[in-house]
Amino acid sequence: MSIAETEIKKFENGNCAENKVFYQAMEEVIYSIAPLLESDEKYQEYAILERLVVPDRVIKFKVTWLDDNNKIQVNTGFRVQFNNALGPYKGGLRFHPTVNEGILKFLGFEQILKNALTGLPIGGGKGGADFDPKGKSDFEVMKFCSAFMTELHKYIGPRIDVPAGDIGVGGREIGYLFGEYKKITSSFEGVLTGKPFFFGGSLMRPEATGYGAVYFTETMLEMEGKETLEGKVCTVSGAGNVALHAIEKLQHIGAIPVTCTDSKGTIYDARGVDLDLLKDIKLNRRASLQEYIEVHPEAKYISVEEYPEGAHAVWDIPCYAAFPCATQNELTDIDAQNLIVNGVVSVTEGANMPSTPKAINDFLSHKICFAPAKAANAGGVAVSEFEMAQNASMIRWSFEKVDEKLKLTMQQIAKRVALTAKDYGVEGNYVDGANIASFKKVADAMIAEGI
Ligand code: NDP
Ligand code: 2IT
Repeated sequence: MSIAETEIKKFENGNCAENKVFYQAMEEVIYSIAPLLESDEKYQEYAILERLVVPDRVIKFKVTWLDDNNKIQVNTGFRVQFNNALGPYKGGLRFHPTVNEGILKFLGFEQILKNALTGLPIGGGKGGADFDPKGKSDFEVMKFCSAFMTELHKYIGPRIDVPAGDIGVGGREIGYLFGEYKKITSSFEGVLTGKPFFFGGSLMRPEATGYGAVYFTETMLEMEGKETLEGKVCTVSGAGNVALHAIEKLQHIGAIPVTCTDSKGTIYDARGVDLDLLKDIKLNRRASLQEYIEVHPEAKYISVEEYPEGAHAVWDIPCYAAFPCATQNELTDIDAQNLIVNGVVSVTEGANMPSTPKAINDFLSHKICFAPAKAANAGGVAVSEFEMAQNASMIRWSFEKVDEKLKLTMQQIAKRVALTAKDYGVEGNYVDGANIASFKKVADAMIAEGI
């Protein structure tokens, strides 16, 4: 049995249905870091893996709130404080009906390693609730956020744990959460990031993840001797924070993003996506993508039901570069084959773990430039840390300064990941490079801090 298989076997007892995505994330990391474990016994001697895959604590709480009909609603809230070897727990909150402990453990585990790659002093955590903001009024969202914070505030603080946004949590939700925290504690402090600008948010935080993913891709393509994105057709999935800003940056640099998706369907606009319209539909009106074709009847709307099981319309459209920016496991091996047959050159994960393990293997074995999530989407959390720095010093940075620092951070991550892959004999494999570089950083800190 290989060292990776031996390690994976140790954790098989916890591999239940709820933990499926957590095990998927963990297994990928263990396979990647096997050469490191083989080359240096200290990681096993200090039981780093056994310690790293168990969160420091999982906080689970009831959230009771009144809807607009004065009916009592009950949801479950969580905060997974995973690892603070490198800094305060840091990571987003997800509000989505599918949220459970297993999903948050997968996201929290990825977050530890992603945050380590940024080179900034932040540990890893994740939280959220099985609350569905869709179809709720502003007041209902506000009441839910207040009730959620009534419990969460006991466990967070600017030097303890600093939540931010994720799926279903944007500036509106962070604003309500911050307001409630302030009311309870009387303290105006940087306890959440992704705040609206006029009360402590950083310029560029909304754009950071999407822009960062494009900056990462530009550096990767250059390092791998490929053509730039200028003038190239790109496909993007999602129509939320990450996708919209990936599309925006692609347009800035002269690429042609032609798609976006939501949970119901795909828009394919061969002339390039109309971003103003998209923002109006998704950010201002929180409506369905189907409305896009009312304004642009020449574009195509493909509903999810129209597509065969296990495949997705968005990945069947020929492109130079693909950007999955919606959710986990949204790009399957069937999708990977479609992309490869259509000549894709690079795939960049804007979402967390959007590609299935089989899809990743296909990309790597066909020498597609593949940018894994924990490296490629780290721009969001990096600018969150910049927000923490600005809050702590009571100083605001300009848009240009944040953008420059973000670009530099993404370039440094890409170079470090590529170099690590080369050092460990897997040149061009950014998955292994990212996992080894980040694991080593966290593990070395854990060893230096004692048990
Ligand atoms: P948003 O809530 O802003 O947008 C999510 C988008 O993905 C929506 O278009 C949504 O469609 C779609 N989506 C969500 N769940 C599903 C699903 N089960 N099937 C199909 N489509 C789905 O979230 P973000 O843009 O912030 O996050 C997107 C991804 O990026 C997530 O994986 C997140 O973890 C990751 N990420 C986010 C960061 C951030 O800074 N926000 C940072 C790093 C990673 P619909 O509107 O129909 O639900
Ligand atoms: O997955 C992620 O990196 C995020 N949702 C952002 C986390 C953060 O703290 O900004």
